[in-house]
Amino acid sequence: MKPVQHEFEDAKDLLHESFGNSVLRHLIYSVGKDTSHAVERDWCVALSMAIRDRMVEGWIDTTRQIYEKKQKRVYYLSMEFMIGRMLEDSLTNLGHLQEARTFIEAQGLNFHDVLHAEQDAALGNGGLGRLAACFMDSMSTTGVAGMGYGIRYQHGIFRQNMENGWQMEEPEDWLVQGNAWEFRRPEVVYDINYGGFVETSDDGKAEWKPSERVQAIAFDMPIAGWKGAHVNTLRLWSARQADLMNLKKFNEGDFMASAHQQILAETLSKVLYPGDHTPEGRELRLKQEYFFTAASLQDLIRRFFTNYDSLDNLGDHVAVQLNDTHPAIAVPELIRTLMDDYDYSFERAFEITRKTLHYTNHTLLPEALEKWPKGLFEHILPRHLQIINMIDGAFYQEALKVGLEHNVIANIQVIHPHQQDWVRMGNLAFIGSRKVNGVSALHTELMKQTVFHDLHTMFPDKIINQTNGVTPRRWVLECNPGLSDLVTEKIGEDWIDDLEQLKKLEEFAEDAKFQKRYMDIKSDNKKRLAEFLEARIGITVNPDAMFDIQIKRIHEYKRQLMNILEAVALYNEMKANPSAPWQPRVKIFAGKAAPSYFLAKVIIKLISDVAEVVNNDPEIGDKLKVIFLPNYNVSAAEVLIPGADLSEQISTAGFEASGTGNMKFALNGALTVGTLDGANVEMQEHLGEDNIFIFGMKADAVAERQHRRARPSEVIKDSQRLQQIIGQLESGFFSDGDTGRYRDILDNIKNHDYFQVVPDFEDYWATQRHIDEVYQKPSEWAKMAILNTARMGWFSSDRTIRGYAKDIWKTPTI
Ligand code: 26Q
Repeated sequence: MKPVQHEFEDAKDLLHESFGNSVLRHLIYSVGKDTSHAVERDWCVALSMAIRDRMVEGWIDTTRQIYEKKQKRVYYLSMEFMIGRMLEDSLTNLGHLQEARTFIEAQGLNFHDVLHAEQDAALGNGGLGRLAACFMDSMSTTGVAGMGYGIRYQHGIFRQNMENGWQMEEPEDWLVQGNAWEFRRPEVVYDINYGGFVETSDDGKAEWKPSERVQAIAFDMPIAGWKGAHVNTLRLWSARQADLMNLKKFNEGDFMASAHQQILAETLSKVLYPGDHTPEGRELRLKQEYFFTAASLQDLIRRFFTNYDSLDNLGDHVAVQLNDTHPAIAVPELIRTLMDDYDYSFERAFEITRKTLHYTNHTLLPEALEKWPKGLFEHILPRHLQIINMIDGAFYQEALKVGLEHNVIANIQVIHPHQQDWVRMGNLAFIGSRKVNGVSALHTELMKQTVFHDLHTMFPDKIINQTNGVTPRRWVLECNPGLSDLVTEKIGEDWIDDLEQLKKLEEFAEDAKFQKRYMDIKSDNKKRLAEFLEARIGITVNPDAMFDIQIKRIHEYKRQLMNILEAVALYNEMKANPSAPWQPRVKIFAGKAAPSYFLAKVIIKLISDVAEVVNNDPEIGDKLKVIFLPNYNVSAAEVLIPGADLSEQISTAGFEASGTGNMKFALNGALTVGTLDGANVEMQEHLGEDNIFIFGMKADAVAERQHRRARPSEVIKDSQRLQQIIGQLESGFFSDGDTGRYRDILDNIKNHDYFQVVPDFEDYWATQRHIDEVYQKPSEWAKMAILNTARMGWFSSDRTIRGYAKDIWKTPTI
């Protein structure tokens, strides 16, 4: 028999047919259609399979190289991967986009429609999931031997339908038509155990006797980086029943009981939890977390043993990154594996674990920090609870040694010794990791001062910053081809994987000809966005108006409320002065609310109500339009962002860990109106104060007001504008006379206003009017927009990944 490698070389030869031939072959033999009967969706699948073949070559090469060079491996564990469509991305990265377009158009088809026949893979809630997807792209581009691990949810984030302005959730079903990108790996399967009890033998060795078992089976997706040089794997786990059918029950004729078990097992990978900052402490969620974490650790250990024969130095060859606390159960699970399966002492197991795991924190919101009732935890993972107690014991001694007081230690242990009710996952992740990182400079500082204050005193070198970034392939090259062509024409194409090259555009910022070309592209993108809105919701907007966009999950701290109240104030002012030279605006909102987050849903309803009144007021006409675009997702972002003039990044300072939408907008030449929060702070540093519109309180002032529970009424009494708006909301002006509809919103802004909408309102208003003025000076605006594109290069996720590789993973990049 020939060696495997030669077989692969032969296979490569077979594939050296033209790209068009590959597509046709797949249409006929994989999809099973001929050209005369194929619809867009069939061509989409055939194209996907043809490009996937090309990716597989690099994939096998990459895998072999990592193996041969014994390159240190990185495992990115994330409950969420917000991927979006894959076809255009893969065609672009492999350099086949033009060829594919020509071929498809020669068949008499619309290329855009074929690309868009693919459903979004939406296995995430928002920023954290999208960051994981950008990181997969950048790990492949920079040559990190990185593998993503997650869950192959059968249903991703719900579809948002609007019923009379209210959000309605509908199940999403991305897999119904199949997934052309995945490879099912039936041979890669692991048992995952739950429940039962722990038996300790005479020699002190513990044995977990679980009461329930499911299997995790692997599905792989190849992720090609820029130019396809390196292709990494995203491995998603799907749950199935451990013994194919419960044979005994089946033979006894109890089909229903047997089927019931199967359903229970499969529930684990059935749906994504749709909350983003309001975690639900439900049993199924904990089981999901353990399910994918345990499967991933078993898988990486199995792979480790193909190269090494002892786990002693695991941390020298493997780095695991925990995307928030969702996979924090990895801490006791790795210790358990080392102790129970490989006979390590607890001390050694703890030490190895703390050299292998790393944790990224994405939020400081107290209610978003995961914690589990101890009873529930013990019921599902009894052995892990024992190990957590050992961790707390060992940690207590460590903390005593560095001179911490008993009551301080109590606060930072995983389980508080006197209030034994919760297992605190943030503390667990921190204590079990080698490095802990924040996602922007400000957020990292606040982590040190607030949630992890005492842990930081004890481990002053553990917390580091790695500011987020976004992939320029998807977020410029693919979503904004006009701008990409212009940039490449001016500075060559090196910017695509070396984004700081965009600096070279600075010299054109005041060049009238360049300004015109740059703004013509913006104008085309706005027309494309206007058509999209027309098609999706039937509202016609004037593409010459300023497009002002806020798109993100709906949350009080993100302050969509402040934005819509400003729209109401603007409407009132326009009504009062109809003949003033108003700058026409289109205010666009999009985003999903967690299904159980009632106040967020009322905010959506308020936006829809205001839109109804404003958009149908003949006196207002084109001067102001308010739009709520339903079902925001990655694909919608790809149309919205390039078409924006103004990007709304107006969170209460201290609450947005980083933001990444802010970066996408600025790269594409939208100017930002924002607070000094998250990565906005660093954007201001890179852009210069003159090229961003900053307003509002800073994080310290916010904290101070929140601390002393400052009353909003003192501010409201001095603001005519707020008084008028509150009166309108109370009187039912926007709600057909329904005076109760906004009760909770009103109670909030009048009496508590934790997120400081009221004290920031007037500054926000004034800043918006200043923005109107600048927009009316086209060449000034164009200069600022160009400088935004030119100076955002640092915010590439390639830079972020190089930072992780150097400071956390200690792994090489190319
Ligand atoms: C936890 C437990 C149970 C159910 C749900 C959750 C859960 C799920 C998702 C908790 C949090 C999230 C998502 C958080 C998130 O998206 N955070 C965002 O992360 C981005 C990437 O770092 C930042 O840019 C944003 O600032 C941050 O809000």
